[in-house]
Amino acid sequence: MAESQAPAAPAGSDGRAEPNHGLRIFLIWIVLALVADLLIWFVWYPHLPPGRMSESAEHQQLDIAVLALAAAPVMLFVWTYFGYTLVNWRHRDGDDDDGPPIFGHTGLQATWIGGTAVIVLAAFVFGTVELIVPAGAGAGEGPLPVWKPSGHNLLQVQVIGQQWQFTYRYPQFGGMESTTLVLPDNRPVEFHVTSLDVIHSFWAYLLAVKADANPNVDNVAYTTPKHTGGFTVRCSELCGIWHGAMFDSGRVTTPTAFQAWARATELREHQLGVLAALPPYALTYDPTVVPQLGQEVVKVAGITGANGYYYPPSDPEQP
Ligand SMILES: [Cu+2]
Repeated sequence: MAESQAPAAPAGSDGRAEPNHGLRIFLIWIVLALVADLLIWFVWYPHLPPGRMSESAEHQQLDIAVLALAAAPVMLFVWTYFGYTLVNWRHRDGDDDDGPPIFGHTGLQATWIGGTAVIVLAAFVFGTVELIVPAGAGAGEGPLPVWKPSGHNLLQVQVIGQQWQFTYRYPQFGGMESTTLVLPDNRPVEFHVTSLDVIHSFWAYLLAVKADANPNVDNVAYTTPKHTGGFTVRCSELCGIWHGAMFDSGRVTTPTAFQAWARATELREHQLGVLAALPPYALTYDPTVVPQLGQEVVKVAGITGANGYYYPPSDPEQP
């Protein structure tokens, strides 16, 4: 290369003038990117998990869609450039020359740094806003939440993790307990998630709520159910041998149906003496002091229990 010093003429090996590769790549890329983003927004986005059952679920869908909108053109640019290069600048017979050395390209460098900075900073701002401002991210925020929903019609629900079942306590309904999570439509819910033994994680996937349940910690999470229907709650923190069996189902009902259910449950537990037997509502419970928490409901629900723990009747091994 050093001896031959081929002139860097803007001509191909066949003598024809070089086409404007940059413009070609740009045109191919812009069409692909536009098609991809339209498909993402109109076809993919409405069907993305976790669905639209709650406000935080809607926002999680939006977040994934926006990130995909930003990521697809970047990915397609890399693929387009790669494909174009393979087709146009691949090795040809008899061509043993190196390519021309390139030392810097101010325009390209500025575009690269500017473009990536804009994408990263925009993702940072959007992510932060989505995490804090609109509806809470549905995640556990600890005992002192950064974000709280506006309005004062909050429904408080305490989620108590225990090997290996969740119970739900409703302090606004006499502190009654339920093994089924029932929530009203269109009312902000304030979850207080805690545990009696080891670390569990309350994960109502369709509601887009996920919060760790730690002993002696009050972990607060918010969401607002938007559609009625059933959902599943799973423990998403390996918590012992029956971790895999630690799930239950819940439902979002109309506000009227919720009131009827909550009042009836409260009354039933009052009549059965469950409310009197339960410890007073607190943000956390010391299991050595409150070993009977949940036992009363276990009795009422007819689930066989062991020392305040829960073992579904279907479990093959009972202690
Ligand atoms: Cu668990």
